[in-house]
Amino acid sequence: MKFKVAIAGATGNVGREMLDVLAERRFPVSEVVALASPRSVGREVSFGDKVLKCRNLENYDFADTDICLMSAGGDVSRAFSPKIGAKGCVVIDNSSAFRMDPDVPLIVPEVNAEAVAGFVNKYIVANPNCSTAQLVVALKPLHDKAKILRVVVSTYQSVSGAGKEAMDELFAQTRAIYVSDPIEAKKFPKRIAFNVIPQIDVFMEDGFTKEEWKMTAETKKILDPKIKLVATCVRVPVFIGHSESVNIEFEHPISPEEARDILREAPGVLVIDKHEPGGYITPHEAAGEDATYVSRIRCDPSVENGLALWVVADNLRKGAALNAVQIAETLINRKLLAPKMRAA
Ligand code: 11C
Repeated sequence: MKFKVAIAGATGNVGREMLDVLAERRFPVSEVVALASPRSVGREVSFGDKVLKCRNLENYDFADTDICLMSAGGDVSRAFSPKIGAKGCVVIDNSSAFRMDPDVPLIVPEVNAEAVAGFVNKYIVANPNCSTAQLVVALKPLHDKAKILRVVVSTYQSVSGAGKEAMDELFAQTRAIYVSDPIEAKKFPKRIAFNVIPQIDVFMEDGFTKEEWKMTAETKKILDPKIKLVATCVRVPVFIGHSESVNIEFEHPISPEEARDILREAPGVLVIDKHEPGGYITPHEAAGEDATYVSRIRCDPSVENGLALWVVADNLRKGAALNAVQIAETLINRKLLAPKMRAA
């Protein structure tokens, strides 16, 4: 069985990563179509050893396409995803547009694969925010063992989460500092080079940022609505890879040794945890990798049953493109999706 797959937003950071992940994992494609906004029509993107020319998302007919991996932002998704779904093409949407829609499953396959069946409501499946995806992969096996009551998480998020222009801004500012040029900040509210910024996305009325709210709301939807979670999301001058300092309070006792053993067996997780200099993961090492890495597993003595962890993943892969492709694979493996056009 082979599927016709469209990538909407193919020229963006995540769109290009989606094409790479599809090729690397040998996803069963009959055809891959790169779609973009009218101004990017004709631009070339790579798919394995092939070069694809971008076509116009606005007038593409999805009638014979099986899967659309959508990474074109919330506004484009809101405008197009329901229409694409109505044509019987499953949209796996990387934006926040439909994540909280009760009729749209929000999926991290290692955590709640069974919920993907709900795609039939609208033919849309939502991919979570990158900082949530890696967090829930690490939390799920620990929740199953000792029941999580509360999580306190502080993030150290790379600039690639804010798009290609944000990566260019970090590069340009870093260069400008070395050659004493004036520093321009357009994409970020303050200088990002040699700095950290405690704001990701817009502020909400309660003083939290939207990114912080997403981590709470999405963790509840994916993992367990009873979990209390508070986040502080911070942008750091790293190109790829989000890191998270995570403190967890459990209902039942769990030791660091037990947690380490459970996480070693958990799908999608790699434990790197030697208590010696360098015996932990950094985003530099996680970039380009598929795993969610867990390091610095230790007791949090400030609560009765507490653990502290350090969680790192490639935000463009597990946080976006890889998770989207894994959702598509889950639909296929669970026999929820068949190709519209059968090979002759
Ligand atoms: C960032 N996490 O690092 C954001 C990017 O809701 O999908 C992803 C935003 C989202 O800026």
